[in-house]
Amino acid sequence: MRHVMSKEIEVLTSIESLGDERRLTYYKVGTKVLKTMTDELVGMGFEWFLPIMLSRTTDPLWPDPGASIEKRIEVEIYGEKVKTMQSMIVHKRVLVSLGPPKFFIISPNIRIEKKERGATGRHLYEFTQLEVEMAYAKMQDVFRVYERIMTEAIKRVKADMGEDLKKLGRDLKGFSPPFRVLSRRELERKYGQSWDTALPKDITEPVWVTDIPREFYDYEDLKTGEWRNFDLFLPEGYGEVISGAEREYEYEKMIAKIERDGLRQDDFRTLLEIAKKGKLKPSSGAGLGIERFIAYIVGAKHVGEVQPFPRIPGIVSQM
Ligand code: ASN
Repeated sequence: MRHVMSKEIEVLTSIESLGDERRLTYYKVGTKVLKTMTDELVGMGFEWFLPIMLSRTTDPLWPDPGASIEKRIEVEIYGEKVKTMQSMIVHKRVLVSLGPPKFFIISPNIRIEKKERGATGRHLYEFTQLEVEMAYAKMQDVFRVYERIMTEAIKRVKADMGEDLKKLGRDLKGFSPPFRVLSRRELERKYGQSWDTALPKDITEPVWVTDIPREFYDYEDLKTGEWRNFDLFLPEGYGEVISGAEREYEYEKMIAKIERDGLRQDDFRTLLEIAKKGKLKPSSGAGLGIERFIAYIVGAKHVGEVQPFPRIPGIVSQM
């Protein structure tokens, strides 16, 4: 994926281009991908929840080395302030503790990325995650779930949509899991601080990267300083497509991390109350950026091409 010119973005966001031949094929591939992944998850015994979009609590997205949020949306309803979802992580933790032991959610996120990110080809200010959470699971259990649904989706597209791929000129390679696991520390030694942009240009198969310092809800081993979390990176420059982790579940530890991050305990009241009662279960989970995964499969230049109404940072079109 390369830098996208502003002229190209202008064309992409015009209403007429919504029905371009290529885009029509992208939507068909997207349908196949969603059907395959959801079928697989239901087949593995996951329950399927629909998302919520407004809440007093959401993902702080802080501190996160990859975040570049210019604005957080807060609105008032019934005299109360609520935020739009930046991810359903807080809700997933509560749901997996008090509800079913494994589930998934197709969950829209609003993240008002800085304008400059419009040209990366990888960022959107509205996108959708395929969120998974599993009680008492480890990181490796989550790896296996996503490896399976992604590999199967690509297999189905290749098997059933060969003509469409040919029309797109897309030579799509099948995945062969398990994917390699690398640690962020070794990548920093090899590529320096911008390992996350160097790595995706240097790989031909997806790679899991572990141990990335970020939000309080990801599990951190305070003795070794290791974070039991991960991202999945796609080849051909497409980059990060999944973020996830084993989770923190101990009240005192979460309080200390929330303080350390300069966040407000009150924003996570329910989560903390459940943890205080000892009812927050250890779990692992992740979220896959659906538009990014589809963009990779079809070989789109900008991830917004797979959306009929592209949400490109800096561009507010009428629709
Ligand atoms: N979905 C991610 C997770 O489950 C969180 C995020 O989107 N920031 O860990």
